Amino acid sequence: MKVITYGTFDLFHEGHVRLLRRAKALGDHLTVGVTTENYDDARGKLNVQQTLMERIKNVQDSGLADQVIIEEYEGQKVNDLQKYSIDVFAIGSDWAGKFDYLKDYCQVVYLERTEGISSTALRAANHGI
Ligand code: C2G
Repeated sequence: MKVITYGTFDLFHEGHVRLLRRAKALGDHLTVGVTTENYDDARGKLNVQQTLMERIKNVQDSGLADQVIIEEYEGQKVNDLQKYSIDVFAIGSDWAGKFDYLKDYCQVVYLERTEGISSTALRAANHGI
């Protein structure tokens, strides 16, 4: 079973690790899509601190991704599901319901988000707020 998940993974933290670990456990091959700065800007996700290459390296260093790809545009997910013959799309529960349209292409699983940690909180802490 081939699984895919996506994210920005800014300031890679335990919430990301736990998400990737559970996504990987849904199958035997995990593809992780990491968003570009341009795509994050376009979807209104501002203040990302790390570069695409730093964020990719952190995902790779977790040892949980069998393959890392770059997510660059709205609508890419449908293309990726077909291109990589994906069986399961997994994402955190903060997105519950938002990706149900992908059920036309594969199984969609929402994994419980880890409470108490977030990139936003880490960014604020870094700025001494
Ligand atoms: N996550 C989590 N627990 C946290 C923080 C994040 O489980 N405390 C999960 C999110 O639910 C997501 C993944 O970690 O599945 C990556 O989170 P982000 O880096 O915030 O990326 P996001 O904006 O959710 O990307 O195409 C991009 C994706 O649609 C979503």
